[in-house]
Amino acid sequence: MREHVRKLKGKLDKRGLDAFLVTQNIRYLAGTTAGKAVIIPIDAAPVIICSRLELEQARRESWIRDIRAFSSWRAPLRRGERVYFSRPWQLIADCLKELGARAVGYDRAGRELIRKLWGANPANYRELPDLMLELRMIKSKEEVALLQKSARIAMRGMSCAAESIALGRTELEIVAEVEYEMRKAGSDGTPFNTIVASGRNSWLPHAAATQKRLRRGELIVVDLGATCMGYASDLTRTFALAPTGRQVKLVETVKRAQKAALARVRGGVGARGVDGAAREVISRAGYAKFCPHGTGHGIGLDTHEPPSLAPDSKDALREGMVLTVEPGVYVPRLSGARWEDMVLVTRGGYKLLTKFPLGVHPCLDT
Ligand SMILES: [Mn+2]
Repeated sequence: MREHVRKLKGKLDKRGLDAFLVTQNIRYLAGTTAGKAVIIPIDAAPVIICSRLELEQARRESWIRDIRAFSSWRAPLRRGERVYFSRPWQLIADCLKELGARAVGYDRAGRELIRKLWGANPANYRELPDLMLELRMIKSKEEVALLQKSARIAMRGMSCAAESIALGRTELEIVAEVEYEMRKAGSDGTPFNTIVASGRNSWLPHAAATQKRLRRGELIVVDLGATCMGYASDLTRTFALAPTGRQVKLVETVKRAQKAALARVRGGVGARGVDGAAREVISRAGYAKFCPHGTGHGIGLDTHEPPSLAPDSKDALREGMVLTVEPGVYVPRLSGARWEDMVLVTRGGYKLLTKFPLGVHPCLDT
């Protein structure tokens, strides 16, 4: 996290900013989920602004030592508690004033907050959300390790799904088994609602699991993830119960599309081309119009981060990015199918962070 602050300071310098106010990327910079804001001055130590109730947690979790808590009412304080009886915006304004900040960037803030800050500390305030996203695209070693750990938990979740899928069970039962397994394996959250989408639900790329029972002749899309210190994983497999030949072909197509996309992945290539490679395989199989989403996305503290692997993407892949590669095809009345893995982009190619065996693939016949 110190490293992240150092990188941010480099960006501030280039843009002529003397401080950056963060409300959306606190965990990334400060290493804590406590805190309402973090102020990163270019030539002084960073400051965490938090409510009194988060003070102890921020002290315990963050490497940042200057932590200023606010309380909107006067309350008796414990020994050593550094609490300001003021509103959060007032505390932020005071801090910026103390720093003499004249050019302040921020990742996100309402107009109202900026108006108040300007009133207390007239400065040039600039909204720069992309600045943080650019930093976050390239993962540090520490982040890659957490993403790998998160990916391993997701693999355990997928093994659990493979064992749990059976005729007559409901989608939600499978979700429950999978999430229980991942929590026991150390997942500290669910980055998105686990998808178990069978039969007609599989045509919906973002289906919500229901009490529908699994039946013969259905494909089942399982899309799951864990989090590790906030770092998300994202893994999808398509299972089948006594599938038809056309359904098997559908799964084979998305697998081939993923392989084609992966073959293009390495530092320096355009993200659009990676998407194009998958799309071409899908088109040749006759499914071009059943392919409504991009082929993948960056992943980190958020499940969906830049870069985007899609036809309209202007991003270039760079060494140190972590991506999902997940072509999907959704054919009404036949089935949906998606195959997703996570990779770390390297100079010459990629390293797979998820490996899920596929004894069970493509058809988990029972
Ligand atoms: Mn995904």
